[in-house]
Amino acid sequence: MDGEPLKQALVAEARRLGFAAAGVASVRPFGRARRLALEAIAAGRMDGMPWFTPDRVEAAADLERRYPWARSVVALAWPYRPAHPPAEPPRAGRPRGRMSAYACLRDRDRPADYHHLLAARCDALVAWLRTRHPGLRAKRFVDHGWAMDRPIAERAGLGFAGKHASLITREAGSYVLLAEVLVSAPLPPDSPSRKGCGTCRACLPACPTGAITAPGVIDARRCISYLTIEHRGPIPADLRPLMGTWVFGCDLCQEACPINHRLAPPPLEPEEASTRSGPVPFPDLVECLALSEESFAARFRGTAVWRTGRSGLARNCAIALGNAGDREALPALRAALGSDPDPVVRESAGWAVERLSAS
Ligand code: B12
Ligand code: SF4
Ligand code: SF4
Repeated sequence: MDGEPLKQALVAEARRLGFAAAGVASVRPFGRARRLALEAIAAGRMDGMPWFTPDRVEAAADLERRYPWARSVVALAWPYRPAHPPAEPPRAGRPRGRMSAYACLRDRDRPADYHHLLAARCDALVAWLRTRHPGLRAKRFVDHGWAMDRPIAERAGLGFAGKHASLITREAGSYVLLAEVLVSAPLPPDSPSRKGCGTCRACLPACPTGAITAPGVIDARRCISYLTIEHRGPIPADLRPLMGTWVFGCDLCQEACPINHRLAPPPLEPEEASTRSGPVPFPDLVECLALSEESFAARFRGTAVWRTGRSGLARNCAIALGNAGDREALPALRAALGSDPDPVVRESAGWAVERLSAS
């Protein structure tokens, strides 16, 4: 099998494996995305992510040069379940925070890190392809690989980039994670989507920190996702009150998007508050603030939240408790202020105590 029939069968197999969408792009250089990413670095918008270097951008933008055997790139989008907030705040119980929906991804009812989940599904797809195309060479990229996930997905027709910069698919809105597989087989490329946001601008004012500085342009330094996941050390004081109760990532620009609204939000009430079986969309902040290294590892190893480390999560929970405005959290915050082993957590707890005491 070759050409269009092989591609159609490949897309069907990708869907059978659980991907929401799949498409094929050429491997020629990504000139515009390269320019935009280099501009973002030069303007300081990527400061705080030392791994996001111009060399990395140059390499990611030119797959053809790095992999001369590659003829096509298969772009893949994995759907995840959105977790919209309730219309009414929960009536009882300790203050709840927010973890972004992608971090709460589960696989066969167990918490999963999307990197592992997508890598396994990409490998399964390559194994399937090799049965049709013996001798096929392949290389997969899942987020941390040096590839430009969104621009590749756009070129392969999986969807379009919204004004919040995330790729929006027809199948699952922007609630998708992206991966790709370079292959030595020349597959017929898809056409980029001709859709766009039109006159909508709903996501821009929905960003509480003003991180969407222009349509499609994110100042990572102000993005709650960066602040809660990537940023090390104390969070800048002027941004803390704007972070609400997010403790890992942020979904506000996606929640504001009308294209995502048709993805039925589950109610909060049945959602678990405790993180004892992994990340949950609305975690108990007091519980997460007080986790030991051991309990943090038991709950979050093998999930996206592992990246913050125990002290990163505790820092975020202290700030979220300061913003939640529930003085019942004062004893837990005072305990962290007095005895947390990390000075950044102690300082953040002190900030929260002051904020709650003044309220
Ligand atoms: C660095 C990074 C971040 C940084 C910086 C984000 C950013 N917007 O650049 C931080 C930590 C803030 C971040 C946050 C998030 N991220 Co992130 N991140 C990345 C990473 C590793 C690189 C992105 C990158 O190269 N940025 C540089 C910019 C310049 O390029 P770009 O965003 O890829 O491409 C678009 C821009 O160039 C945009 N653009 C830029 N300027 C302009 C100007 C105009 C006029 C226009 C129209 C467009 C435009 O158009 C491009 C095409 O979409 C990718 C994985 C990867 N290897 O690609 C994941 C990735 C982009 N992140 C992802 C996710 C899920 C998120 C979060 C939703 C997580 C969360 N819930 O907290 C947030 C969303 C924040 C947002 N609104 O973008 C997914 C996105 C999936 C999707 N549907 O698009 C990716 C692809 C990871 C994955 N493999 O699935 N992320
Ligand atoms: S993820 Fe949150 S902070 Fe970042 S751009 Fe979107 S709304 Fe703003
Ligand atoms: S909210 Fe509106 S402007 Fe923003 S990404 Fe969605 S459709 Fe585009």
